[in-house]
Amino acid sequence: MVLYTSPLACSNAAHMVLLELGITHEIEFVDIYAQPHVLITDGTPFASVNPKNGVPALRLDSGELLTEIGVILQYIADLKPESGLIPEPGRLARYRVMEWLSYVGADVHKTIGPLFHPNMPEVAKEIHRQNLNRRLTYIEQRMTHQMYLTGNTFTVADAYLFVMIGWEPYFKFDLTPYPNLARFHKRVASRPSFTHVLQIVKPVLDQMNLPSFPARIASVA
Ligand SMILES: N[C@@H](CCC(=O)N[C@@H](CS)C(=O)NCC(=O)O)C(=O)O
Repeated sequence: MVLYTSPLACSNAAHMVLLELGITHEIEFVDIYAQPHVLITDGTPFASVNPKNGVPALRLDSGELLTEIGVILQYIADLKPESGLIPEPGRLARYRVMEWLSYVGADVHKTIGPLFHPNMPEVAKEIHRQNLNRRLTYIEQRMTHQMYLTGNTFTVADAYLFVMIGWEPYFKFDLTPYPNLARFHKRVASRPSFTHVLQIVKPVLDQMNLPSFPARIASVA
């Protein structure tokens, strides 16, 4: 299978999970800052691969293309059910992970993206910051007595949240107001799969022409 991913994008969660599970795969990097978005290897317009034009996208061995991070993460984890990265279908625990995938996708991810948009007006960013604060505060409270979103077991929903709340040295996010989230972040960052992703994306990032992102996403609390 081939994962279409971009070095600073949510698709890093899928990359991490592929490495974590030792699943054979290829990576195609997409420059989502170029207009139109292109494959970094040969400049192919990404829309010709994925008409939605977003990462991640997963080319299955059957030739079909799977999109949407919350679904791709479940698909990959289901290839190795013994890993425990996702509970088996039909169990309530499975729906708990799906519940978080949905919340992280719809409520967290989509309020963080606009904070990085170079042309987003400050007044709009402030609305997104307030929404983000409410949602991160909710997660912060939920994590008071547990290490991960659904309890004390790492799942694909944690990989997604982890990627969303940033990582040094590239995607910097001030977690000072959320100590439980900061501890969660440190815990997940120590997983070998994350170090491995960083090693793979670094040379690609070094040769990309990135827009000027904020030095650090300000504390939102
Ligand atoms: N609905 C998609 C959204 C994914 C998404 O927002 N991807 C971003 C990167 S984090 C992207 O590809 N942005 C480029 C663009 O949409 O033009 C999903 O859940 O997978």
